[in-house]
Amino acid sequence: MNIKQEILKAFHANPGRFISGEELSQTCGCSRTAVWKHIEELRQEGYEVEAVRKAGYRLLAAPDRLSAEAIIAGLDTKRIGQHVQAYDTVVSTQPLAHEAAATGAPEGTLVIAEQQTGGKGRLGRVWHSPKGTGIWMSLIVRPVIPLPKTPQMTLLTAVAVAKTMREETGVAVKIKWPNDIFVGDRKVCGVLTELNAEADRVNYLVIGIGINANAVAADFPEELRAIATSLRIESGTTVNRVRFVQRFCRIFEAEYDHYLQHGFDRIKTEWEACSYTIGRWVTVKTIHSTLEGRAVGLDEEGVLIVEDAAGARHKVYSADVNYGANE
Ligand code: BT5
Repeated sequence: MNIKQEILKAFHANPGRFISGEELSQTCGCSRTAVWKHIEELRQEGYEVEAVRKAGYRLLAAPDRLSAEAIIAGLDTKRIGQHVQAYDTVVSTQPLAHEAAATGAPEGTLVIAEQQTGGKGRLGRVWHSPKGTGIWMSLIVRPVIPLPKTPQMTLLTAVAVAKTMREETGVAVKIKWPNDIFVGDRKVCGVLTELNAEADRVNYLVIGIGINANAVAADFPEELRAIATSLRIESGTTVNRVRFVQRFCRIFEAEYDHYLQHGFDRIKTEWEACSYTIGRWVTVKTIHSTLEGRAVGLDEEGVLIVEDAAGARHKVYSADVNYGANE
């Protein structure tokens, strides 16, 4: 951890309280002059720090920026989010995360950006990622699980995002199979899971998460206005993006640790409890065929079960699900 991170961590542990220069210099293992110099740097980055003679320093406000320092300072996880690569503008966080993972980045590394100029959806689709309003991040994980179970990680991620949204904003979100988070009938988040594996072994997953946090309607291009929404539009208040990411890391880690130890059962229950999909009449298009029926649940592996009009049950692994009027 660098000195700026140490200072921010100390501020975070002492909300509203003055910390003396002496105390900070001891915590950070540097001189008081070095503390002062780093506080000046934090000010230039937009932190409001009050300095009072004899009392010390106190943090008044932090900038609305997803910096590595800010995220790590308030994080109480063991590994998720403990390494952060933060950027201003990137094409997409996904290839950067792949590169980091391939060169040994530890599990839990987060690649995050204020803006993506070529944000990726699934199947070559585009993810609109304007500057400063969203949370565009890719998380590297290295689960020791068999290859066929990797889609469960998408469901786990959706559960963790949905929980974070509910706790942080109170908005009633639903999960649309397999990778969307919805409010009402509009998309507030998409998840893109990419895999690097050998025949029988997962090397790593890069889980891309795009969250419309503080966008207003005008931030969406015309073609998205009727189908997209943001947490701010839905809750009427601005999301503290740094705190949101920290909470997400904590919730994801708890779900992930439980999953690795005890399996998929809990995720299945939580996913079904906030599903947009279960109970709806759906049309499922795969490369080979089209199937109509009612989504009735997940099986114990996380595969979607659809029951057709004749009562036959079908397993849906990976496909686009459209929601019919026949409900
Ligand atoms: C997804 O794809 O929903 C996955 C999105 C993943 C984005 C994250 S951001 C961080 C990381 N880096 C990346 O480059 N990507 C990941 P899909 O299910 O294919 O949905 C794409 C469709 O959602 C588009 O065709 C649009 O219709 C719609 N869409 C695009 N941008 C949107 C937005 N900001 N909000 C809501 N809907 C959007």
